[in-house]
Formats: sequence, C-alpha cells, structure tokens
Amino acid sequence: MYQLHGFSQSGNTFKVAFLLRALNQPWEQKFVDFMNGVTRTGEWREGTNEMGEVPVLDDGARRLTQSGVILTYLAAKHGAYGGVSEDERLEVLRWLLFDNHKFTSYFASYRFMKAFGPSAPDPAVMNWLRGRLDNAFSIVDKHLARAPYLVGNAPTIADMSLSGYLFYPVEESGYEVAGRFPSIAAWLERVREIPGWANPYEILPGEVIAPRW
Ligand SMILES: N[C@@H](CCC(=O)N[C@@H](CS)C(=O)NCC(=O)O)C(=O)O
Repeated sequence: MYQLHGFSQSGNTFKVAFLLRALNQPWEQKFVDFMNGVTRTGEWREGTNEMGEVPVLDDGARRLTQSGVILTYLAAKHGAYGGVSEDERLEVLRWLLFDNHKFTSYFASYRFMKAFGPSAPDPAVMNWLRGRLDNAFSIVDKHLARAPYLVGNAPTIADMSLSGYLFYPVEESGYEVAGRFPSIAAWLERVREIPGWANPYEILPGEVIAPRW
C-alpha cells in the first residue's frame, strides 16, 4: 500500500492524495508534524527528505518526493491522468513546472504567512507576492477561458496540481478567486467533479488551525 507523508494544511500533499483517490489506490497517511518543525530537524532530513519538504510518497522500497514527480510517476504507472499523447504529456509537464515555480509556490507562501506564520506578515512582502500571484492567476484564467481543463479535453495531473491549494477556505489566504478569475472559478467546479475529489481537511491528517493573521 502507498504511504503518503504529509499534513492537512499542505495542498502539495492534497494533490497526491487526490490523485491516489482518483486512481482508486489504497494509501496510508503518515502524519508529519510540520507546524511543530519536524521537517526542519536534521533527523527528518537525513531519514526522510533532504529537501525538508512534504509530500513524500513511499511505494514499497521506492521513496519519491516533489509533488510533480509523484504525480507524474503515479499517472504513468496507473495509465491515467497523464495526458493521452507525447504532446499532451509535455504540455502537462509544462504546467507542472509553471505551477511549482509561479502558481502554487507564490500562493502557498502567501497563504502560509497570512494564516500560519509565527508573526504578522510584513505588508511589503505580501504586496510583492500579491503582484506575482495576480500575474500567475491571470495567465491561468486566460488559458481556462478557452479550454475546460489545462491540457486537452479531459482532466490531468496538471489540473490536480494547480488546483491543489484552491479548495482551502478563502479566509486562510485572503486571496479572492471567485470574483476576480471567473474561468478559474468555473474550472474549480469541474475539478470538484473528478472522482476522488474531497475536502483536504477531510482526507488528510492533522488538526484544522484557525487563520492567525
Ligand atoms: N515543489 C514542492 C514543494 C513542497 C513544499 O514546499 N512543501 C511544503 C509543505 S506544503 C514544505 O514542506 N515546505 C518546507 C519548506 O519550504 O521549508 C512540491 O511540489 O512537492
């Protein structure tokens, strides 16, 4: 059985959980106490992931990290959600890279500082991040105005990756999507229809934490 190391606030962990459920694969939760600094310890980094990040997926003796790698691995192994041609697979990879560099990464940082940071977020940092976010979200919104999914006419891991953080309560990020990016909002409704979708807080381990700032 797959083992997925992560925690409930982690949209990157949710991306993998969503795909495992969509593929109908049994998996076991391995709670990582991220909020109390476990991934910063030398022991965890040496024993689990030198990059100090979740998600981590164990498939028997094989250990994988980086959600984009894990999604690509599972899609290829189970023959679903990876794109139906070489062109589509490359297009999926293109969106995964964009997501990891500019979409999820800025959004997750913004939300973390707003909801879970140890001290009140610095307005200058938040303003800068918001500008980067507005740019990335506008690009995705424009793309989705012309297509039902990010790649081709059916859902892929690109959709699971980019949407991974967008099912958490808006109060956590304070970043409105529904009113400002209508094509993203409509796409999120389609993503919710993919078999296996669930509320991240209902399928991942760890307590829900009220936004701090
Ligand atoms: N690109 C990585 C990002 C993973 C990531 O940033 N995970 C967060 C938790 S959701 C983390 O462990 N952050 C630790 C850190 O940035 O030091 C992925 O997609 O797996």
